[in-house]
Amino acid sequence: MSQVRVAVLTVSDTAAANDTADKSGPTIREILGQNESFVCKDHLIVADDIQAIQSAVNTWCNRGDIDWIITTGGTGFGVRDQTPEAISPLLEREAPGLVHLMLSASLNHTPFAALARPVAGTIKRTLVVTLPGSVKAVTENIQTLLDSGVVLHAVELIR
Ligand code: MTE
Ligand code: CU1
Repeated sequence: MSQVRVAVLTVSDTAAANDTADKSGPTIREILGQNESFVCKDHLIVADDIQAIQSAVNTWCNRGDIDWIITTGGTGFGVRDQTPEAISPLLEREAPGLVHLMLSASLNHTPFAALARPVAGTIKRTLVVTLPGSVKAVTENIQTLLDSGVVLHAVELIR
């Protein structure tokens, strides 16, 4: 299969005000950069703002050249955390199995994984997965998704 084309969306008020504060977006891109199955096509930072999140995701899905959107941040219980609320209404088909996979693997690392509220699914021909915001959490979750092979297979199915 040809490379999975990825777009990374960092969702954070802090990083939106100062892009050097974004450590998780670059971490995702670095991990994927070491894997020849993936190529990062685009990345963006937005504030914890539902419309800004939706607009970025819609742009990528409508463009048709992104297979996998990874968001990082805004999945917890903080008062400004609203990434799941932004993504959920956009999903055409939900993927609770991917959520289950990420949560069950994450719970082996920390019980605090129970405080993440990830969503996953497809919009048109794009898979969307929401990861937590910390470097530790994105590293662990990306590793789970890559090691399992589920993303490659999912993209094969939606292409
Ligand atoms: N998942 C993994 N694998 N490892 C982690 O360290 N941290 C948790 C959780 N998921 C964590 C994790 C914590 S402390 C929080 S608050 C939630 O993700 C939500 O994070 P977010 O608000 O930055 O999205
Ligand atoms: Cu936390």
